[in-house]
Amino acid sequence: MNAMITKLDSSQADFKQRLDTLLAFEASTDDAIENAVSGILADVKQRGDAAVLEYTNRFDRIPNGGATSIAALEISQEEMQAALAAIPDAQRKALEVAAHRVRVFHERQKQELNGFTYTEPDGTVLGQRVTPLDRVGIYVPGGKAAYPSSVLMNAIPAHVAGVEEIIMVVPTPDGVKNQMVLAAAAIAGVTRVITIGGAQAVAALAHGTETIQAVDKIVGPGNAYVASAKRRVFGVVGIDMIAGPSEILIVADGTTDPDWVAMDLFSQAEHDELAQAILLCPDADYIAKVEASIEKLLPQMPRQEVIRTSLGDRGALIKVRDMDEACAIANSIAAEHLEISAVEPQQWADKIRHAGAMFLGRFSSESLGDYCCGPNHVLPTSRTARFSSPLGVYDFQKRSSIIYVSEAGAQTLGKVAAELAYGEGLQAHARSAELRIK
Ligand code: HSO
Ligand code: ZN
Repeated sequence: MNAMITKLDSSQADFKQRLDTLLAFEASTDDAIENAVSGILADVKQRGDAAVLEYTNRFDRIPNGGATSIAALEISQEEMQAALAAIPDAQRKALEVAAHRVRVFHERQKQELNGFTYTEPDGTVLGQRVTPLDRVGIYVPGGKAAYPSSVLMNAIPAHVAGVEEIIMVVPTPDGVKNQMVLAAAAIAGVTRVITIGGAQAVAALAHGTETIQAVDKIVGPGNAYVASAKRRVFGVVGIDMIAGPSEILIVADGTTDPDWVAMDLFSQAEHDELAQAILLCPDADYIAKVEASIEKLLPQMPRQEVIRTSLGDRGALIKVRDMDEACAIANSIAAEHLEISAVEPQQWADKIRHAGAMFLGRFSSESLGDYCCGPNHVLPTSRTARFSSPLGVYDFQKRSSIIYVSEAGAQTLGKVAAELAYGEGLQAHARSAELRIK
């Protein structure tokens, strides 16, 4: 266990190269997976329910000889409500508090996303209208990472956006249903839950079958098969993103209890052997303390094997020159989650441009954000925070432009348009504009 986590110093000559190596992550494109997925997509597109049923019975080992219809794999609203009533009181209350807070945050987001119009002096009106998508699919993994919190994070923004139909798919390996996932679906206002998964579920959502109507967009994380299927159906439907392993980057000024920082690193490392947990700090003595905390606390963790592999393969404790340099490096990493564990976090936060979510001050642990602060926990990973945003209400809406040209407006705009149209050699465009000029 000793010295298992990489230690770097930004003053080393090869620091940049070593950091790049550490950050490099490319989702593997395995030919066997790609071939299997393309076959499943084509089959479901052609044979619909029958194909979905066959793959589900086979891959998820549905007991008692398998299901005989998709209807048998659907969870009724009554069953969802029963799951909500059956889970322990404390669990139900925690889900409800989390759902409420996530809703409040996303309702605020919606208010800021309303359309606009403006009127010009000649009476021409221009504007933008925002409309929710009609129907979306939410993929919820059913294997080692079946997270009720992710049901809330995916479904609530869709609901707040005004999406009328939210179809959730979740595989149930060996026919085992996760009651907390079903309870979360009930709280989040999911319309239909169908216990199917993998590429066959993505295909059903994208192309539609006899019993499952095609959706307009598919969101939610999944394994390599699901990721490949989502990539392939993109264009037929929208997708949110292809999420990589979870990441946490902590910028610490050395004033937070090192046990807290060590546990925060563990909190993302425990998700996955490929997860990435990195500390940036200007104080070498403090880094040594965090390392000691890691060694002290790790043996107590039930998921210590996953954490050890993640920290050993992809983790790092990095000594930096000062907090300014820490912020510059944080921007180049563009982490999914950035904790600024410092006495005066705001001054450093002001320097951050690239991060999926920022957690400011030592009381803002990432785990709080994963569950119940309110902002979404579906965030850009693998440095994509340089160009993309947390999952939000805007992912479930689209915009249409509105154009009303007044008679007076047609006189002036007609001349401009005709001039440009002739320049492009498009006569009909030009004439169409000129016909409206008196
Ligand atoms: N940290 C994960 C979300 C999650 N954590 C769900 C716990 N449950 C996203 O990177
Ligand atoms: Zn997490």
